[in-house]
Amino acid sequence: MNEFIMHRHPKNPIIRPEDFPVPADSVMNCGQAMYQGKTVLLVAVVYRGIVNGSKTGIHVAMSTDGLSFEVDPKPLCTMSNWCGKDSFYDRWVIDPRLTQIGDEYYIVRPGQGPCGPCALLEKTTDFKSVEFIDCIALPPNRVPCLFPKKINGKYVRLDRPMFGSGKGCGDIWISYSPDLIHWGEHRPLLSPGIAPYFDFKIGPTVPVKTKEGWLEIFHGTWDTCADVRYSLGAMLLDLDDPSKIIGCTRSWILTPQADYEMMGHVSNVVFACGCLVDEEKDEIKIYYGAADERICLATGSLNALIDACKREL
Ligand code: BMA
Repeated sequence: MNEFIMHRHPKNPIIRPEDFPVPADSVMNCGQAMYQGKTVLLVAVVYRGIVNGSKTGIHVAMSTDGLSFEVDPKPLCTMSNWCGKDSFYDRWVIDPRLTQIGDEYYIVRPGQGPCGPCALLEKTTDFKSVEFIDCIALPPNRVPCLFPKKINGKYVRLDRPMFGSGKGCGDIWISYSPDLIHWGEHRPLLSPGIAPYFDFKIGPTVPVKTKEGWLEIFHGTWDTCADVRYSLGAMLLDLDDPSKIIGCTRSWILTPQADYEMMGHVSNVVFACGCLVDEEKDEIKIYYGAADERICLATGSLNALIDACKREL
């Protein structure tokens, strides 16, 4: 197995369907943050059967050591009737992007419907209940990711509006807002095709601030004749003007190579919704979904990753 920058934790997978407190077929992807000194993951799960009227839900998993997680059996986010159309646009509760802004934690997740996903914004302060705020992107849009602070007086996000299903149609865009609800000044930021591993579509995760710039882990897909592989790459954005890319890895930093990534509900997938960094410890942690079936952890040197971004632009 080639591990250049990110290293798989020996205890992987750290959350499996059989560890879940409710019957689960797949433990998919997760949002991540620190809360009261603990690591908190928002874990999307495909239930075995229907639980609380829903096929999927997002559960809170907390840990003091970042490895052993206690999962709340009650979901934090479930299918909602936010548009008054019997959950017409909230059929598949997955892929939460979690951003701490001040003392509040914002969740953006896809509201899956027949024309693709819209984006639902929710907020929590205690990880026990959520407040629905609004739908902040029309379908089809794959999960806007909020920056953790305003930049030049505006909220900023990255997202992937999808205009078709053709090769190379999935760009990452940047946009701005005065209030997290109304978004504009949309600009394309990064397009697929930067490397073979990212040739079909790419998608954002929640950016994190470092001294050198905003670190943005992204996923990219490679369309082979056998399947579609999901890998992770990284880019660095200018701190004052995040529409400027100042570094980007041309190759993957994590690609499906371990058995638990190559075999599962959807094989050959590593998929992230965010990452955690500790600049003092020179550490980056990515809690990622492996084969759409379990949660794993990869760690690495933050400085090495930043250097790789700068070297390869
Ligand atoms: C994407 C999302 C993710 C999933 C990935 C691989 O489109 O639906 O939830 O992990 O596909 O199946």
